Amino acid sequence: MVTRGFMGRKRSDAQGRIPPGQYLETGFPVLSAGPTQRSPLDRWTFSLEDRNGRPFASWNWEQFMALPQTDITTDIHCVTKWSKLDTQWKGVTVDDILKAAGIAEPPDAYLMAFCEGGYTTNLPLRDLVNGKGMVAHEFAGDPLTAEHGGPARLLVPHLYFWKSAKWVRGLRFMPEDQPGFWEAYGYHMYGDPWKEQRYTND
Ligand SMILES: Nc1nc2c(c(=O)[nH]1)N[C@H]1C(S)=C(S)[C@@H](COP(=O)(O)O)O[C@H]1N2
Ligand SMILES: [Mo]
Repeated sequence: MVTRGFMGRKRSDAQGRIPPGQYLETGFPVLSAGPTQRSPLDRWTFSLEDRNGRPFASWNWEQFMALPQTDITTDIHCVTKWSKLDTQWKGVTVDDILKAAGIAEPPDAYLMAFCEGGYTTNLPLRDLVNGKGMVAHEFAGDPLTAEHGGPARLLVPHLYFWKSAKWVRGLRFMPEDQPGFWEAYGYHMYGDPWKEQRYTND
């Protein structure tokens, strides 16, 4: 994944980077459907599972931190209409997770991200690979706070931010696209902010 780095962008550079119906946010709002999850690092694991929930691989915190680490700077877009530019993250790309699990040929085209606390969200595999998705554990150079999904969250910045599952604990392959938590409540199955795919029929 390419790092664009911090360039001290001027506000005018925001033009063309805010999807339709979004506004520029300079703070970092916290949005959670339930309570903030706080799990101690010594009990944390991340698992990559097959469609039956059998793990291909599982890492504890120390093992996960030993995987290749990637820095990215990217814009994020929440369905509640805020967009935040040039957010800086560090984590492990899904490409590197698949590689570390020894998966050369992915078995299914869809994945369900699952989390501490029970939140889920569905994603096509193709939206997570080729540098498009990571499991992030640092924000702006600091460990990711619990409010924002620490110790680690999914980051899929080209889709609305509800796809970036906080407190993520694994990815499970699925043979077909099944709705996750918000998708079952009427949010769009895919969630492209540039196409304003907010709700089911958008
Ligand atoms: N586990 C979990 N992940 C989640 C959510 C949640 O409620 N639980 N909310 C989603 C939504 S709707 C958004 S907009 C972002 C908010 O992330 P933030 O609180 O870091 O801004 O997290 C997403 N990931
Ligand atoms: Mo959201």
